[in-house]
Amino acid sequence: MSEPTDYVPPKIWTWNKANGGRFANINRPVAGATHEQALPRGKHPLQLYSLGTPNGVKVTVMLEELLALGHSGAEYDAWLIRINEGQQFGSGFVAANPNSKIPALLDYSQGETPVRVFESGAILLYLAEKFGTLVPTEPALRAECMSWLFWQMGSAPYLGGGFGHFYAYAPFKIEYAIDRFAMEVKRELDVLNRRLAESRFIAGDDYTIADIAIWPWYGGMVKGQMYEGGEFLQVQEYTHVIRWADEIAKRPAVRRGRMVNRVMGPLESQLHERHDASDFDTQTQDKLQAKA
Ligand SMILES: N[C@@H](CCC(=O)N[C@@H](CS)C(=O)NCC(=O)O)C(=O)O
Repeated sequence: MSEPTDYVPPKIWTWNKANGGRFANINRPVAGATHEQALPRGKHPLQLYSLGTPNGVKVTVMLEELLALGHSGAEYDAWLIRINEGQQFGSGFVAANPNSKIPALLDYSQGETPVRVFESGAILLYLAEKFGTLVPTEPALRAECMSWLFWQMGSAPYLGGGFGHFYAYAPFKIEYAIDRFAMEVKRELDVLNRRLAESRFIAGDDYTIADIAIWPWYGGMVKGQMYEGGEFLQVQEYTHVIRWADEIAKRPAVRRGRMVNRVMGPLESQLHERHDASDFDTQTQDKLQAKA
């Protein structure tokens, strides 16, 4: 194993602002707002402040699934938070999520003082309970669903913050770190593969918030869409995860949800803000740029 030799941790850690990492310009060792910036508010009770990353996509897929099920109360405005420009540190966003990370949801359906919800898993559960769907009520099935939902919240940081960071974003390659997280991500993929060998969906026969939480991360990984790490991790081995990921990708609500707040990829797949169901037909970037 190649060993970096020139770093010895000092007695006290200090903040090296120019550490060269991909997100060095937004990472800080302190919390709180950096500037005053109120959040915009649209016409619907549900206001989402997000970005089309795997954590953001969980919530837009959930909202589109609720609408597809006929829950008109799930109509929402989705506002774009550009995290690479530090918009998550504006005072309005920090009031919605003191942790300064997308996604954050404000629910005005009970009055002018909104319910705030942050952490994508908490948002999925909040919406599932609010609308009484996509989470089982029978205790054993509910426990299975909750277990996988919380599994995702605990596991994905090894995939994103661990493997993705050191394999794709770190300013230089560290064999020890890549090795550690590649091993863990392969183990996680094997956990899912074994589960999906015995079950159509993650929590059983029905599609639930556990699938919605896990799909953007691990479904993306096995389809080779994350960190250009598919070959490195030999993701084609996880055939049951691929079968499941393909089935979910075909759902109309998933196809819509993954477009919302997306700022990368083909222009026709990018709907930067969503305020109305018709926006999918009229407000994608290809159409907006053609009009401009
Ligand atoms: N555990 C959180 C993680 C959210 C998260 O990491 N969001 C990222 C984008 S995917 C973010 O906003 N990063 C901005 C920052 O770290 O400053 C959740 O699931 O909601």
